[in-house]
Amino acid sequence: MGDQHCFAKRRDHFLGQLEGMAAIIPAAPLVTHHADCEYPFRQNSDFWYLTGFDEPDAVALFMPYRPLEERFVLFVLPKDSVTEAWNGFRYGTEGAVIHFGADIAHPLEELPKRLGDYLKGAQGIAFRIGKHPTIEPIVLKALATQLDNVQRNGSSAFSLVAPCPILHQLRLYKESWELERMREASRISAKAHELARNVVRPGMNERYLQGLIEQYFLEQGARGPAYGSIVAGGDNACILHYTANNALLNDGELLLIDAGCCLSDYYNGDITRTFPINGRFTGEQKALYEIVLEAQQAAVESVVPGNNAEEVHKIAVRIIVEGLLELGLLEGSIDCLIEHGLYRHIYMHRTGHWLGLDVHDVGAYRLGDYPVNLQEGMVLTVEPGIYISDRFPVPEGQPSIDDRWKGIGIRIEDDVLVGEKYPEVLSCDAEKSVDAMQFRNT
Ligand SMILES: [Mn+2]
Repeated sequence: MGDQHCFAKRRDHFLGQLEGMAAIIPAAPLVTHHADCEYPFRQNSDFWYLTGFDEPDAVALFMPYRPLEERFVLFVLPKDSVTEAWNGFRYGTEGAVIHFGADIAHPLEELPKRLGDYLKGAQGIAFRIGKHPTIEPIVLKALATQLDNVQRNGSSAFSLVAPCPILHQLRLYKESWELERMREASRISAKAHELARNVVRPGMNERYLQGLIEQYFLEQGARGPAYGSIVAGGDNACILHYTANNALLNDGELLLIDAGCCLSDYYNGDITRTFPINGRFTGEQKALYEIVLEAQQAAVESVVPGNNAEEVHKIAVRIIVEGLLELGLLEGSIDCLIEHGLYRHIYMHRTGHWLGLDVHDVGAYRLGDYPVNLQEGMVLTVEPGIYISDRFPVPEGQPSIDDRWKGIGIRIEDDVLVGEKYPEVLSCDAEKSVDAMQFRNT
């Protein structure tokens, strides 16, 4: 886990790029689940990235124009023994300074009163509009007051900009200690997939396997699942974000599991595997599985410096379209099918996304007209799939699909680090060969 030194280094990088602007980065609030119960707390990843502070309702100020010992200020919930007895420990203002390296810390309730003073001398304000409904009015009021007084004071922050281009560019490149954490998240997630495949039997409920996987995450010290685990038998696998997970698993069908853990410091795994519930592929299942596997392996191999995520996607699409053509599920010339997207009733999503503190991590995929080049230290998922159901209409001119193919949903997803020369598959502990998918340990 990164220590305070790691977070301090990040703050230095961030402060160095603010060019005289103040940055205001709020923590996440608690979110009501129902009545007076809240969802488990999940810190805002930008706030976490810069502070490592895991409490709700805090605000971090970054002020490169202030003296060296006043550049990182935290507003936090104050210590309060009664509230802490109900809801748990708080570090308070002193703890924020001692344990989290804040130069100065104040109770959050003082933010409206103090923000104006802190912003004096800032050339602009970096704050993300539209995401922090309780903090936003405080920021706008402080900025408005500065603008009202600029005539007499002679200076004000004039611009209000989003901090994302700076912060998310930093987050896109993973440091070596972060990569260790991501390997750990992938390792635990991969092991959970192996466990599920080894116990699955016809007649089990999807929920049983969800429980098994998430129990393993918790046993390994993770916070739990990084996102709603998808445990989808048969046709449920064709629902891309299926999370009901409450159907019986049928003999002769496939099971698709898309699940990954979230570690204590918010690094995530995101892995998908698909295998036969009874341990034997049917001919149709095997034919489609082999296409997805070939597409996935070729796409993984293309995750190298200088390539880009759009090319990775194109490689997967071409192999899938080629395979579907051979099976008669598509008709026409491969280039025409790809150009007009005539395969999208069968493969309707992109081949991957950045992975980091957020499962769908931040960072641009395009800058202006150009796709972002892959570089060492970036991590992305590679997850092509084939989904055959009646949900998407068959495009005009394409063959209608025979019933024997229907209800087959297959996705294979790995977490891949762009290495110096070669891709490193962080989730390689989860098997994916045809043989392994048909093998049971128990
Ligand atoms: Mn994914």
